[in-house]
This record gives sequence, structure tokens and C-alpha cells, in this order.
Amino acid sequence: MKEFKHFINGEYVGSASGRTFENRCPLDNNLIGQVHEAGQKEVDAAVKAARAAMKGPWGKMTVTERVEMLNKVADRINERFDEFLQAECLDTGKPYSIARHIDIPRGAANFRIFADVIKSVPTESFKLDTPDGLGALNFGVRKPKGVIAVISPWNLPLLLMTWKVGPALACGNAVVVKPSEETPATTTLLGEVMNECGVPAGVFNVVHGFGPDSAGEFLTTHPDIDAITFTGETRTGEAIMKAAAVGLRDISLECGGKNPGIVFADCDLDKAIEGTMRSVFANCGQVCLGTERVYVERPIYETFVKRLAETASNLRLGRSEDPEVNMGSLISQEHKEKVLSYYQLAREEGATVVLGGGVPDVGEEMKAGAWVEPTIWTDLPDDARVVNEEIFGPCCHIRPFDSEDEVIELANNTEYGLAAAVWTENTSRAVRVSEQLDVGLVWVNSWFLRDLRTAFGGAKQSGIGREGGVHSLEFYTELSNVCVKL
Ligand code: NAD
Ligand code: 6OD
Repeated sequence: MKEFKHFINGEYVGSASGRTFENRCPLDNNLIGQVHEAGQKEVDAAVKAARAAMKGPWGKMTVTERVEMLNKVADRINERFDEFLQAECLDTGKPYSIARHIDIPRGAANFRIFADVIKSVPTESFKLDTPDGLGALNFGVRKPKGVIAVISPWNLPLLLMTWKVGPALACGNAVVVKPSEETPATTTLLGEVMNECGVPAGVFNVVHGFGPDSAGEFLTTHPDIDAITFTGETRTGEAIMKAAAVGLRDISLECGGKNPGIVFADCDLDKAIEGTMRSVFANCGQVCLGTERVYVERPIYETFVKRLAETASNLRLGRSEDPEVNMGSLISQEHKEKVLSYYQLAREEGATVVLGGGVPDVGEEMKAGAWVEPTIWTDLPDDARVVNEEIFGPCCHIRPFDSEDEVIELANNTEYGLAAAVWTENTSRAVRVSEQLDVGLVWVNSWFLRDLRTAFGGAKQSGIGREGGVHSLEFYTELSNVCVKL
């Protein structure tokens, strides 16, 4: 039986309490292994190891040395690509075809990009005139913040964890990571890579467990944590923000969304269908940036609904390793129940079910897996819960619109503000509409096309702060000013 242990001070250790929980594959509910659950003792040890690392050789390393080390980590992830791929897909049920192109390469790229950023971004400098005529020179110095708690979700486990660990280490911090209880594997494996690449003990630590009254809460309330970076649900973000208030620790929150897709009649319809297919159904709809509300300009509304439904009906569900498969299962039985409750609610709220709405027949071997059908609804009122609450499944509601002003108002009518996709061949309209959307990220004629130098994050209840490129440096470093009187 496989065991997932904590990684503390460069070594794998079990829980002193002996407490473990099961890790099951969502494709068929088969047992993968047992995960050790951290108590206060393991969290204390991980934070202590990280603090000691900051005072040891890691804290004295030059930027050039750190950059070399992080590039080695990226190389080593790529060398062990298949192990990461298999581990990620077993934990999540996602197809290799997705993880091979997104999750694992981005896991490596997240180290490389921030190694590049840290060695090339300047700090500010100002020459100040003084009454004696000699002046003073001000210059900025970026220092690591210290020990960072990284709390990550299950939907893109390696990608979203390294999106935080990469810049944190590039800036010279030490980290304690608490991966999602659903997906312990790739974060655990990364510990081996850190050792292989000579990253000093204590720089990268992992503790496993749940949120409240478990590893997540013990870590975020730990008094020796300097800052907390979190990706996950908005309600969890609120709990973490409260924990961070004690001791005035800095936070970065990347939270939920209910993202609109806006399709104008002058779009390239083939591209809009292909892009909307990905934005609704990729990763079985479990992408925070995914489209759950599609607004289509009336002249092409009927055609769009018909074509999206036809294309979605050809999605191939099945096992990760099958090269024909482009949709896996949801993450867990619990999440399946949540998504199915919205499928039921949609019917109660008066939806027309254009496609799906139930549980697919995936055969005897995978019957116990977390499967749901790709689903499309129309005809729901704007105040329906299904149109307003984040479902995080392979589903969307499509509604017609008649004018730019109307669709901007509809798109913005949400407590969230993460992402939007706009489909039009009219560049002026694309710019005009994009600028009026209350979101952190707009894609025009594309979706999830990532340039890692750009600002990433959400408005409103979708988060606080921006990560990516130099923006990550704002969070992972303390900027000090030195004023030298000449
Ligand atoms: P979640 O909030 O349930 O869990 C995320 C992490 O927080 C897990 O590791 C969990 O154990 C931990 N946690 C839970 N309660 C905690 C507490 N009280 N204290 C400390 N830690 C706690 O989220 P999830 O279900 O894993 O992920 C799905 C959600 O994440 C969706 O809402 C999705 O939109 C969001 N998400 C957002 C982004 C983004 O970039 N904005 C990216 C991916 C996912
Ligand atoms: O691409 C990224 O950097 C990122 N943070 C993606 C988030 C996806 C959400 O599920």
C-alpha cells in the first residue's frame, strides 16, 4: 500500500499520531494509498525547519545560485515527467492528453519563469536634492518575506502549487505547503526532486491534511508564518484572511469564479465553438477560469446552442491513459454529489436541458467513479441559482443578448470577478467590451492562453492580489528603501 508522508527538513516522515486518511482514484474509487495527517506537532516541525533554512545556507545564497537551482528543479521535473503525469492523473482522474500539455509542463515552467524574473527585474532608484547641495541616493532592496504558507487546491495540483512555490523560492523564501487532501501525490514527489537538485533541507516542506482543525488551520494560524498564499474557494479564503489578521500577515488569495463567455454575431464561429468547448468542459469543468455562463448575440444564438451541444455530445469519457479520451471524472464522490445537486436544481428552476444532466454509463469497471455528463442548459432566469453560483463541473447555461450594453451588465452582475472570454472579429468592440468587464482576466478569441509575465488574479470575491511576473515579487518580497546621504 502506497503511503504519502510529510516532507519536513528534507526527509519523509509519518505522523506522530499515526493518523492517516485514504486517497482514492476518482475514476473508479479504487484505493491509491494512505495519506498521513499532520497534527500541530508536524506543522510546528515544518515551520521550524523552514525558519532554520532561512538562517542557514539558503538565506546566504546568491541570486545566481538560486536561479541555477530552480532551473535544475524545472529540468528534473521534465526528466521525471512520466512519474508526475501518472501520479497527477491517478489523483485527479484527468486525461493524460490534458495533463501532458498543461499540468506537468507548467509545473516545470513555473520554476523557470520566476528564475528569469528574479535575475532581470530592477528595483527603483531616486536621486534626492538636499539643501547642502550634496544630495542623497535612494535605492530599493527586495528581501525575502520569510516563511510562506502555501495552501493549494485539487483541480490543477502541481501547476497551482508550483505557481506559488516557484516565485516564493526565487525570491529567497522558505515554504511549507499544504496540498489538497484530495491530491497529495505530486507535491509529495516534488520533495524528492528538491533533494535531487540540492535544495537545502527545510526550504521546501510539505504537510498533509484537511482544512479546519487540521493541517490547513494549524499552518495558517501558526505565529511563525510570515505570509499566506492560497488558491481555493472564496469561503475558505475568508477563513484564511481571518487567520492572517492575527499578527498582520500578508495574504494572496486566488478564489472562485462564475465566469462569462460573450459571443458576438461577428465572431469566427468555428473558433468560438472550439474555445467555448475548452472553457466549459476542459478538466471536467474544474478550472477556476472556466466559463459557466455563455451569452450569445441573438442572430447566432440557435446555431451556437446547436453546434456546442453537437460538439459536446462527442466528448469521449474514460480512463486517463486512453489517447482517445478528452474528459475524465470529477475529483471525488463528494464533488459529484454537489454537481448533481445543481443538475437537479437546474430542472427545478425551469431549465431546458439541451444536453446531459445526469450520470453517464461508463461501464462496470468505472461505475463507482465520480462521473457526470457534460451538460448544457438554456432558458433559466437571470436570478436562478444555477446562473449565479459556482458549480465547478462540466456544464454551462446559454442565454441570448441583443446589445453590448446589455451583455456587459449581465456579465458583471455577479459577486465574482475572475475571468471572461470575448469572441468577436471586431477589434474595437473587443477592446471596448473588455475594458468594461469587472474581472481580473479577459481573453479575446482565446481562453487560458497564458503569458506567465502578466498579472494573474481576480476582482471582487474572486481574490485579493496579483501573481505572475513582477507582480509575484510584490507579494513574495519585502521592498525596503535605503536612503544614503551623500
Ligand atoms: P478549498 O477552498 O476547499 O480547498 C483549498 C485548500 O484549502 C485545500 O488544501 C484545503 O484543505 C484547504 N483548506 C480548507 N479549509 C481551510 C481552512 N479553514 N484553513 C486552511 N486551509 C483550508 O478549494 P478546492 O475545493 O480545493 O478548490 C476548488 C475551488 O478553488 C473553486 O472554488 C475554484 O474556483 C477555486 N480555484 C481558484 C483558482 C484561482 O486561481 N482563482 C484556481 C483554482 C481553483
Ligand atoms: O495559469 C495559472 O497560472 C493559474 N493560476 C491558473 C489557474 C487555474 C484555475 O483553475
